[in-house]
Amino acid sequence: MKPSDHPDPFQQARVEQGVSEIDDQNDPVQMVLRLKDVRKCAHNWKTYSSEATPGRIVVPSEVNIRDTRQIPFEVDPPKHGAFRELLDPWFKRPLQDDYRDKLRAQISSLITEVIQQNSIEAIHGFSLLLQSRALTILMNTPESEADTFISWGTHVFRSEDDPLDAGKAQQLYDYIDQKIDEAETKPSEDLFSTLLAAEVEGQKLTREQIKGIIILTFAGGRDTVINMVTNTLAYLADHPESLKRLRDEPEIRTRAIEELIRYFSPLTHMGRVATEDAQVCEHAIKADSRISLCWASANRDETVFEKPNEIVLDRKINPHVAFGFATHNCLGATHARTIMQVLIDELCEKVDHIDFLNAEENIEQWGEFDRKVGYHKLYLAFHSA
Ligand code: EMZ
Repeated sequence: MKPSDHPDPFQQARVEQGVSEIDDQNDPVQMVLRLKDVRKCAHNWKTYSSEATPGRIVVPSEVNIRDTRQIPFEVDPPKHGAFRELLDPWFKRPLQDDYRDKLRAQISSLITEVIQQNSIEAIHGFSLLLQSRALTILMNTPESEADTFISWGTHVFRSEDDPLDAGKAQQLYDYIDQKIDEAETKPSEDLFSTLLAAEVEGQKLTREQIKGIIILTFAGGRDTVINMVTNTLAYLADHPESLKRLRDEPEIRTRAIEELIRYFSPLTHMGRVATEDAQVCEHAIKADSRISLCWASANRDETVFEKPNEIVLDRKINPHVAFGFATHNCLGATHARTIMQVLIDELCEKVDHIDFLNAEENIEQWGEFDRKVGYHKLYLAFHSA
């Protein structure tokens, strides 16, 4: 085992049972572990609904810390499609040159900064800064807003000693309310103003709907992107030959990014609520009970991926589900992929190697499964190319 390895805790249960039950605040969840079943259930939104009580499809459940429905994440078709139609163009902006240029400027100056330091703690000294600054481009707000986002820490609903921190969530809700007020009196080109002016199926969005979209924009790509960036740095520090290979063979970078996303699967799983009695792998799923689509397990499925526990930088066939699958595939995926592309390009250009100094792992606990999702602390030293 190398320090940057992420072992697969689900292997035995996936091979032997395909499904495993965990408790979550007295609302149990049957985790679906095989890729084929995960895809089938994700596709079948009529039986496995996302439109339950707000917060219930998230594991751990957020029903006790929020009432606002996140949109389009907690809405089923056909309404879901109408919201996607509105939001997709905005969330595809990362494909535009000026968006990438802004991102490149941010990431390039961040790397220049960390090279000048003897060592850094990568989460607070790099990934959180990168995610927060990049979010200002996605929202089309001034970059100075990033300081507020940074002050919230790595998860908008979690704090160090509380996995469901209602007080912290309130900070975000207050911020969003204030921003909507501002946009009402002084419209700009940002996401708040754009949503205030928008219509879905011929109707203006309600304030509650706007909040639902914005909360998702803040929460959905927060710890996931931060872990993805941090885990990538740890991997490249631990595998200098991979950084060299990426530098020498730019043509493999796109595949390498998908492979890193598969391997790290920053979002372990996402829930659904059964609308009727059903079955997965011969296990009964009762109406109104919860399942989770375990992307992290599906992405190590040995019946699909050769050498599933290895990072094969130029892996050719890679049908991973790290961004979900079917109807609810990740709205922020283009932004996340663009961040990874720019990050890898800039690291190849500016950094010769990274020293892995010290780390404290972040292990999630799901029933019998302990899954490394990233780090609480990661100390690195960057050396200029
Ligand atoms: C929800 C979720 C969305 C949830 C794609 O994931 O991300 C979680 O981090 C949030 O806590 O509310 O937005």
